[in-house]
Amino acid sequence: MPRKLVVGNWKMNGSLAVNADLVSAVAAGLPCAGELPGQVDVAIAPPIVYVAQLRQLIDKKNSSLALAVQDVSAAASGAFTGDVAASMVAEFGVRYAIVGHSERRKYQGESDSLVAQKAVAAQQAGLTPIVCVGETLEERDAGRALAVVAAQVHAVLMQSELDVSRLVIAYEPVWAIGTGRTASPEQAQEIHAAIRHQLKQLSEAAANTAILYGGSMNAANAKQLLAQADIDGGLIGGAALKAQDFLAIVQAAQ
Ligand code: 3PY
Repeated sequence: MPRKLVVGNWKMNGSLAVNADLVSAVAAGLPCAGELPGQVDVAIAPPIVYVAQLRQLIDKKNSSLALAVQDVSAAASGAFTGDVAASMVAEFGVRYAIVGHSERRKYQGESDSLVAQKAVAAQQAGLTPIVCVGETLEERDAGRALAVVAAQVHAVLMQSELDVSRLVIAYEPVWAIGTGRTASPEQAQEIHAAIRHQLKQLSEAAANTAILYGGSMNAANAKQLLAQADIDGGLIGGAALKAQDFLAIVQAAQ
């Protein structure tokens, strides 16, 4: 699994027409599938209803662009109205599943333990989970940022079925999401280094675990953030909706 990764989280944005334009523009700036792979794996997470459309667009362009989803169910199948199983999205060649984004923790009340179960469900279907963690502003101001993030990571690592070598962590401080505020490179690096240390205590494979920064990463601040030793890529919100900005971030990650 490459340690460098940039994922565009489109959140609840897009339409058939807009997606077609955006994917074409992004694909035009990336290597074709089968070409010498770049150093950075690049993925897009559209709203779930557009996964099939993006699969077709990516295949038609023969692009190296990978697909991700914004969430999966913790269950394999059954009476879970509105949910989508990881095995279902895997049928569309999806590579990554974001789980535990702070917007889902906030609006859907997802707990650390549910997020951890979703990470395991994603792996069991052959996907790589991107587990989002991050503290609120109140928690940071109270000096609890490191402890909060450590507890969120611990909930995932406690799962006995989890394969640490097929895991991505995204540190997204809640106060930097959709606010235009970004953690300083030093603030982000401090948390990333702590996450790496925590992962390494479980497995040496953690040296290669991608730890992404998310939270208003954009074309202007990406280079400085990505220059930090333990920041291996980005989970990109608003800037992923503009091909030029998204590609500039990919470039900064090379
Ligand atoms: C943001 O950048 O706002 C995000 O939430 C990315 O997931």
